[in-house]
Amino acid sequence: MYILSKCGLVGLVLALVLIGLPSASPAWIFGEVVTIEQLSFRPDAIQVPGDNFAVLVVQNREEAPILHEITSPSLFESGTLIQVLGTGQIEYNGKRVSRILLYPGEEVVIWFYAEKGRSYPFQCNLNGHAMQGVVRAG
Ligand SMILES: [Cu+2]
Repeated sequence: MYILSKCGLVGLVLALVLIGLPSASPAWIFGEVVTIEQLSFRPDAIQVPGDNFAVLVVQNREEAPILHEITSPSLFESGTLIQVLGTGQIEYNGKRVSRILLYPGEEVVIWFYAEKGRSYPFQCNLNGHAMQGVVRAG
């Protein structure tokens, strides 16, 4: 538990992935951390190499008690989404992830396959927020 609290969920997930990789493989993980502050995603656009597995980490860092959601039909589609892990609440429509709710202090790790040339927009429209972000696979 000491390691968990010190490194947080992201560190734990990355550690598990690195341990799971065969030692001959290059241990690169593509992706970035996006924080939510003052009703916006920061940064609101990130780039990952195309035709690779990628990770999008989103952390709600609001100082006020503001709940946010993450919706993304393109990230959550089958064939793209691999796994969602986090301290937020994951909602499903059947077997498909429909949205992720994040209270301040919560975070989520979204694993997916980024296809070259595609863009993966994500948004929060909770309570009229109209927040937008995008992952571009170059
Ligand atoms: Cu929001």
